[in-house]
Amino acid sequence: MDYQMFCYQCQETAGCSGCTRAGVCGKTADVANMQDLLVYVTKGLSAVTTQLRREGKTIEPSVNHRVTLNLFITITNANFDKEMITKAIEETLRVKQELLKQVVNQTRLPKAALWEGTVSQFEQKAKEVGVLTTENENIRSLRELITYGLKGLSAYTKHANALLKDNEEIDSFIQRALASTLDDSLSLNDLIALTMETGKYGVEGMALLDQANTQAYGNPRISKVKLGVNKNPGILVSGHDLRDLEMLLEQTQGTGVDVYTHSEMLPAHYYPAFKKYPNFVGNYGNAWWRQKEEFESFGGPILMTTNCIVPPKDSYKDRLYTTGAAGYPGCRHIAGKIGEKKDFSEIIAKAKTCPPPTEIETGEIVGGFAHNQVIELADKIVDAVKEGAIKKFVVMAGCDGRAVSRSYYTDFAKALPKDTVILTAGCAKYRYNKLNLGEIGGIPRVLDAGQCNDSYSLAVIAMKLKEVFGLEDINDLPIIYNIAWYEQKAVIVLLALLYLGVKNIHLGPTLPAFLSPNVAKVLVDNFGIAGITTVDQDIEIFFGKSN
Ligand code: SF4
Ligand code: SF3
Repeated sequence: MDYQMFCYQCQETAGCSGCTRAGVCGKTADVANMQDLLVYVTKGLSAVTTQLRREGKTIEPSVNHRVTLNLFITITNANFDKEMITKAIEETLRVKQELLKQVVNQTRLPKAALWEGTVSQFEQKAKEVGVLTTENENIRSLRELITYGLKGLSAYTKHANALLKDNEEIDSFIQRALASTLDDSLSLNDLIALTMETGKYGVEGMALLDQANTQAYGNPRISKVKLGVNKNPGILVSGHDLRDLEMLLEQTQGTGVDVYTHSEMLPAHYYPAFKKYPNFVGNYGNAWWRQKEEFESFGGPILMTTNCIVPPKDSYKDRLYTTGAAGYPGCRHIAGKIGEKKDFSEIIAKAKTCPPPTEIETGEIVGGFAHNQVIELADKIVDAVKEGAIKKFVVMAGCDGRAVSRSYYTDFAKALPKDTVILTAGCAKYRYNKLNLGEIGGIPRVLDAGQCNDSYSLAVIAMKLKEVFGLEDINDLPIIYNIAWYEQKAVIVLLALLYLGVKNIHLGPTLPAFLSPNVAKVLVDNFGIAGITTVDQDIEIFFGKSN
């Protein structure tokens, strides 16, 4: 087959098998290939740093940050800008060349570590280093499963780094694991073990980010978030980076410009530190994939701090700004390294020339059920479980997406028995967080812990409940897992849950295309991973016929 590109890293990959001409996400073949080359040179750099660590050398945090930024750039819907990606490749090769000079024993280094290319060679090289260069489909499947998990982990690590939290152990693991995906001597079992180890570091990465967020902004509290709009012009902030939001809130004080969250930025409203800003109005819109309509009606500038960007319509392209790992050709990118203050004055000036947002809904939603808040409510929750008022918790965390089949999650939430409580995190929540599913003894039936990385909170809550109920095994809790995935952050969340010993996770709306039949079988046999069927059938699978 004549491939122009090959990418199967997300749930919406063409035909559930692979995007080969252009991405369903809007990524063009040349951008997809250039991302493959960025991954390749990042793996090469990682092989060099891993060897240097073996030789007892220390790696600078700036090199660790280069690795995590590069992987973040290649996450679905983060960066469509070929020029930015090309520059990242050049910079990575430059850093690698310098480090390579320090390596004493170069015999263990793979080809990727030794490749020295110039920009004029990038296009050709990019076509030679993609996913399909690994011929054995099971090895390829595990290499990609690990790489995608590392992309998610890198995103979370980068957010922690932005709050000046670094963890050399996590960074050295990311680089060792990346280098291992180039190592042809590793067996399937070695790669399965590395997959589990990736999950272990997934837990640590999410814990690091949780610590960074809560130390900087306080523990999330139960909060009501306004869905309507005010009369001032506004800026809409999307993506996951709380430090960017903080800088924007500081710079908009006294300007007459309001700030609204969109999609994964909604949970910012739950943090005490952001409540002090009078112009931090509320949340506008839904999950990422509805942005074409919502960015149009918002009317003011939009700042994308990370994924998910949908290729913008011309009607609002001049109002779309990116920062950090995010990028889109033709949209202004606000630069700023870790620890630097970014200058958002251009976006604020733009907002002043725009009309106030058009209201698309009214009312409010409730969230803020991260681990600290839920553990404060533990007595109430445990009593409700003991009295039988709450029969089961249903973890429905993860990502949303545009696939029509995702209406399943709304219907599933509606069909759940009334004595169940949904635990959620990530943009998957938009499928059911406005349904008014009611409360059980004052406990809302949808408990939103926050962003996708706050799935960590759900794991902490599960472990706390295990302790309170005196159980041996996390799987003895009355918790079922029906998780939705789309991009690679959900992959690290899944691997983290598997590492914690959670079994029988249902994953949908489709299983990842990058799981070969044999690798999928390993996950099914060892962890009871399953897909989804119909709402009725799944309700029966989870709750039995009587419901
Ligand atoms: Fe296709 Fe998803 Fe890759 Fe985009 S990220 S090219 S939609 S598999
Ligand atoms: Fe959503 Fe992109 Fe994954 Fe952080 S914003 S969960 S899809």
